[in-house]
Amino acid sequence: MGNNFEKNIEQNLESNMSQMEEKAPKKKGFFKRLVEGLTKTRDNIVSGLDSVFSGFSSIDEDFYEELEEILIMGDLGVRATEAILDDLRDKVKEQHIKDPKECKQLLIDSIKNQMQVGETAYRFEEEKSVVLIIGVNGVGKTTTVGKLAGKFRAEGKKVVIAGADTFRAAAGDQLKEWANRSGVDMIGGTDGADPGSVVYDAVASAKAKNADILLVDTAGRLHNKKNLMNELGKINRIIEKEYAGVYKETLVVLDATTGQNALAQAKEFSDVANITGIVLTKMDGTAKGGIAVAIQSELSVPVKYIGVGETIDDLQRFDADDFINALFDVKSEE
Ligand SMILES: Nc1nc2c(ncn2[C@@H]2O[C@H](COP(=O)(O)OP(=O)(O)O)[C@@H](O)[C@H]2O)c(=O)[nH]1
Ligand SMILES: [Mg+2]
Repeated sequence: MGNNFEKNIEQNLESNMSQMEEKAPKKKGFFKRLVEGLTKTRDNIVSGLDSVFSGFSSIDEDFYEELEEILIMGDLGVRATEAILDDLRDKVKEQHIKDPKECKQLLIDSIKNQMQVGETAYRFEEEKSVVLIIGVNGVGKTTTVGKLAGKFRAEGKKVVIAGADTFRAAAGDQLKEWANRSGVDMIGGTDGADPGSVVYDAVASAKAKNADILLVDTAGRLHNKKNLMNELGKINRIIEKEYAGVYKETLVVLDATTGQNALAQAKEFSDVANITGIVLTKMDGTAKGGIAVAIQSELSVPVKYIGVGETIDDLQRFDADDFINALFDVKSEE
């Protein structure tokens, strides 16, 4: 894990706060921002697909091979690509389709099928829960905690956030800013404190306040897998012991712009933690948005939220239909 861990570490340490402050208050709807954010991904995948759909006159092996290449180059991953194309072949056969152009909608439907999230995906939002936010440095954990706090607060939930990233100087200050912005209570955030004791205090506070959701921001700077496993194990044991019966959610935050590296990180984390969902950040302006499909397919863990910017309302539940519609520029009602 060493390399992946080190890679993002020094990224983005200073500029966070200033960038967040200067965003214009007037915002377009989320779907519009998603469509805009996915422009590069769309250019990367869809224009290639369109040229295959219109360039081929019959559906043959070459046609499927071209599609396969584009999907894999578009970061959808081998497994998802194969499943999508198998599904497409079945439909072409069943429906006796001869014209490649007719395959476009079938392909879109197949990709949507790959992405459906189970019904229990957001159960933690309704339960008394602890949400652990994990991931390597710089992927957007703290930002995601802040955005989620804002979202849940706006829904009238009582939220406490725990600053268990005590490793990095200023991590606590950054989280404090988010706590203030979203109007929620924060525990911890002192440099060098023991993350376990921060979680311990945060659980006590959440219980005392009868909080609905405790969001725990963690450090990404753990130099090896064993270290990480120990740290997360310790945090989990404290939660189990001190907060019996609470609903536990563990979200891995991944930076979509890192493409296949994000997938590798997700795999590493799934070895050390019981991951229940993925948050895919920086979907704005990446050509690698196809990674959302790959991650879900390879890990069988749903992408639950996506981030399309740096401000508090730039995070939403991942909606497979909206995502694929945005990707393929299918018009959506809004
Ligand atoms: N464009 C964009 N930037 C993001 C998004 N999420 C986080 N960031 C930025 O990524 C940088 C690192 O985020 P941070 O939350 O500090 O990452 P952490 O180290 O995992 O806690 C910051 O500059 C954030 O503003 C997103 O969805 N889109
Ligand atoms: Mg952080």
